[in-house]
Amino acid sequence: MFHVRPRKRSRPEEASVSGHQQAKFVDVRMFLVERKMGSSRRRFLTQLARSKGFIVEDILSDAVTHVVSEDSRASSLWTWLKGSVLRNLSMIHVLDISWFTESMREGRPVTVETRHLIQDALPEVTSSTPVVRVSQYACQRRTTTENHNKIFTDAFEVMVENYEFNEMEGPCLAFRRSASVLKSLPWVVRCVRATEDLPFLGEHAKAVIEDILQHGRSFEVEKLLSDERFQTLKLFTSVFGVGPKTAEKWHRRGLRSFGDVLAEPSIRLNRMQQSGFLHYGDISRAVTKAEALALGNIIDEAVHAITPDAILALTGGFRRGKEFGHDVDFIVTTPELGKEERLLLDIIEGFKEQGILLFCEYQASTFDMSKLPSQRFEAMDHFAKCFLILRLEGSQVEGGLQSCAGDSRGWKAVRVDLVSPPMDRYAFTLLGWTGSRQFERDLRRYARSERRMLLDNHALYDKTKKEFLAATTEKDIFAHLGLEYIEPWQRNA
Ligand code: DCT
Ligand code: MG
Repeated sequence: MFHVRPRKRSRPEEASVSGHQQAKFVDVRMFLVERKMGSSRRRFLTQLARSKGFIVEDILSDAVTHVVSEDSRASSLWTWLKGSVLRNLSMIHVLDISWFTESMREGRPVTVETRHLIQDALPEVTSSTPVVRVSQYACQRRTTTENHNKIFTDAFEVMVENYEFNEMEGPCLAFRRSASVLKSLPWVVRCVRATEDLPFLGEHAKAVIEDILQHGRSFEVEKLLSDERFQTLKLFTSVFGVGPKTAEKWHRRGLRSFGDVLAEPSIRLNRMQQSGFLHYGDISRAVTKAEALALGNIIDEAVHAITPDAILALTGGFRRGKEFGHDVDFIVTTPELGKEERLLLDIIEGFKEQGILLFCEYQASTFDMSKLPSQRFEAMDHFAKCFLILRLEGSQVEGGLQSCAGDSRGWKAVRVDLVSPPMDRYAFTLLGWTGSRQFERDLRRYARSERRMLLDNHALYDKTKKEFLAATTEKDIFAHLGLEYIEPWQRNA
């Protein structure tokens, strides 16, 4: 188990072991815990480390940066540490012997990783560690794509979906918010008590966490996943153009599979749903970042062939740094106000001529500044937009298409959304379409509740001053709201 072997006594560097050693790594001051290790082994390891230029302190003090222990019972070690002279325990690495072994092998202190840590069972509730308040607003949290609590948030997202299917808004919102809070944590939830001070984590969410901590899974979530109705609704809503209402209707009529739906003569699929079924194999698979970039190039060419000064921006999940998405979202506009009105139609015409337009639903602009501010948030903004399915050639994708086994078509159908706001609305649209949806919800909630302002994809209105606040960049909008700027890749709430 322990890989470091004593060196032959005759080596010259060991001659200095008991005398003054040349310290090579002055930022690391180790302390080896004698308990469990035993005094002779501790002496040996101390000498070994010193011979390699490590500083090993004989006495535990605030000078120590790395505590190494062979005692695997975290609770007794932590109890002992908390009762010690240390005042800055939260600044010290408490490590198991693997960190020491690896460092000796490498001849330098290796970077501390989570697997080396001996974690305190209750790190957040000790009186010596300052409690970091987690904001109730996602727009005041920084949430990258790195989710340390995926095991819990995946479970919560199943709960959310189920409540959506059952139109239970309260619990749906509670689990959505809880999932979003957990996604923002830079640490792993290891016990229910660690979630005590977190906003929105109610009894139900905690019960799910408890189940997962104890059994590795939640029985409530497992039950849902194997529930026939849940499975069918999930299947139906995975089709482009089929929402929860339609899915529910089909389920109530006894339909359980795509075959059932397609064979039912009384069902008339709309154009979107027809395309959804036609291209299901492709568009139900995730779009990769490489595919999104390839589409960016294609659209960039199409747009600039029409207007050389056009502006094109990638938004949605890919702008937030995600590796995969269900579609690719872009904003297109022109500096000249009003000229954007025709832009989408011309782009669509170009795609048609290239033979890559597999589906298009175009919605003309209904944007009217004089009808703002809108008191209640509407699901969609009023700008011209289109929902497309485009044919993407594998040869245009760096590294080629991630094709299914046995699939040698050389192209893939991909969902693309384009929105075209007037240039003076650009910053609001960019902020709104970058998402995530939860980040947007909380931006609006924050604006309303904390600032008496109304925010949507069109504008920001100050109810106190009774005026619209202008913005040319996202930073302007955060500044108007009195919020610290959050980068797009920190908005994965
Ligand atoms: N959006 C919006 N109004 C809507 C729908 C979406 O303002 N009615 C915004 C919020 C996120 C952004 O547009 C893109 O939406 P999606 O593509 O659904 O989300 P995504 O974050 O890009 O996720 P995915 O990676 O699955 O595409
Ligand atoms: Mg998207």
